[in-house]
Amino acid sequence: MNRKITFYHAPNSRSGGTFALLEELSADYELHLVNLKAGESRRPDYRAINPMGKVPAIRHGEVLITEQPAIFMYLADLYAEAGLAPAIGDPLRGAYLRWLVFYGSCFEPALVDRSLNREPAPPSKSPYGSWEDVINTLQLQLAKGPYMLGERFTAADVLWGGALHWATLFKLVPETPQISAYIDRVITRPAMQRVAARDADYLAQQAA
Ligand SMILES: N[C@@H](CCC(=O)N[C@@H](CS)C(=O)NCC(=O)O)C(=O)O
Repeated sequence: MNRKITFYHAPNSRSGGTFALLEELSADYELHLVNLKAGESRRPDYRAINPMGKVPAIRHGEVLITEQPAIFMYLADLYAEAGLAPAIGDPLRGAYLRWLVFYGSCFEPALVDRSLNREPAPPSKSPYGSWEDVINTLQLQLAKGPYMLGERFTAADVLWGGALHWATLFKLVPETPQISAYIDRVITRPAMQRVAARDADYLAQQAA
């Protein structure tokens, strides 16, 4: 099977996690830069690729995959030999899926409400309950450490480590010793460092 991926990426954006995962997986991919500042994500040619006008987006053959949790599951399964996705039947599979989906369906909406100082929906109506529930649940899970699922490093850590990094830089998530140590463990990995360096170059290119 041809496993080549076409990857649509904007430096310093949510697509950085997918970039890091592609590197962690040693995946075969072709990167297409999207300049968000120039409004490229909103233009018809990019909307023809992803009607949502968002990055990350990947294509595998004729298939379009969007939404970070779906992209992470898809890629980590496609490149299963990298060992970043607990397989079906592995006792860690449930927690792995749970934490990837928790990211998109609870953490991100909670973070956006918080960053905009928006009054959240009442906990019983909100998809994430309350900010405190989200952060406490996350901290309980991270206490299993050193990684999200305990001893095993998975694609979930690529997503969470990178996201918690920018969320703490923006002072949205508390920099507790546990969260900071987790972020350091993830972002110091060679693949993450490579991606940070390449993103700095891409950002400079786009600014020029
Ligand atoms: N639900 C999407 C959100 C992606 C997203 O918000 N991407 C931002 C980059 S940080 C984007 O493409 N913004 C450009 C725009 O909306 O024009 C996911 O998790 O993949």
